Amino acid sequence: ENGHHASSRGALIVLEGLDRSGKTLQSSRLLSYLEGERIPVELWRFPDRSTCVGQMISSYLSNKSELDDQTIHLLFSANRWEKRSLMETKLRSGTTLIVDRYSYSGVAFSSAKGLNIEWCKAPEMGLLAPDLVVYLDIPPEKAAARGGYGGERYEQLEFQRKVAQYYQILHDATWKSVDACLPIEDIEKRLRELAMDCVTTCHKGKPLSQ
Ligand code: T5A
Ligand code: NA
Repeated sequence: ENGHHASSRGALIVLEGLDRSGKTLQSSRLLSYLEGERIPVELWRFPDRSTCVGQMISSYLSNKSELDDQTIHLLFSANRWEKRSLMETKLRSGTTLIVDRYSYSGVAFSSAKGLNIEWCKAPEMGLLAPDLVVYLDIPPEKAAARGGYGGERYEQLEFQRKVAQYYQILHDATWKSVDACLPIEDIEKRLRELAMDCVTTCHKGKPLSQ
């Protein structure tokens, strides 16, 4: 008995954090766990590089094209908007979504470049609100030391320090911070607990909000 019934909705679970904080590793482990619990679940990520907009973003991130800061900000947002209706359909039909980065990344990274934070938030209004945001908390220096750093546009220590400051501004009561420097299995265990609580609450009828 996992508490799931046909009328219940899925949970929108978002993982956030600096580059190399472990979001992708933990989201795929959480996916396997929830699948094992026979909870209908999918793993999504933003940017979703599979769409036309996503390909423009990917080209920008890999330094193959140049865009001004406002333009790339709006493309990141459009990349979420183009998935919004499918996201709502999935959630309402009972599928839980684990989402690797969401609006908080959009606002934190663009604000760190110097764009006005309220301007950055505006195009995110009306997207679905997460039921749970897990922030994988890592000092920028430790993230940089994990290796594989330096390939993409934003993977620079000074810039990641600024992003971390903006994440702190965005941090609210709905966030759960997890120490991203703990052993992988400890983080995984904490995520399982947080996700199961959230899934249960949503199954019980917590309304979906914007
Ligand atoms: N962006 C994104 C915006 O500017 N605006 C937006 O709106 C959005 C959505 C691409 C970039 O776009 C920006 C943010 C990004 O700069 P991305 O494709 O998600 O975003 O790329 P990254 O998040 O940078 O992906 P990374 O792969 O760098 O980071 P992850 O997913 O956080 O880290 P992960 O899981 O790959 O792990 C990194 C390494 O650490 C090890 C792993 O094995 C791996 O080697 N590791 C650990 N080591 C020790 N202890 C642990 N607990 C560990 N956990 C993982
Ligand atoms: Na990632």
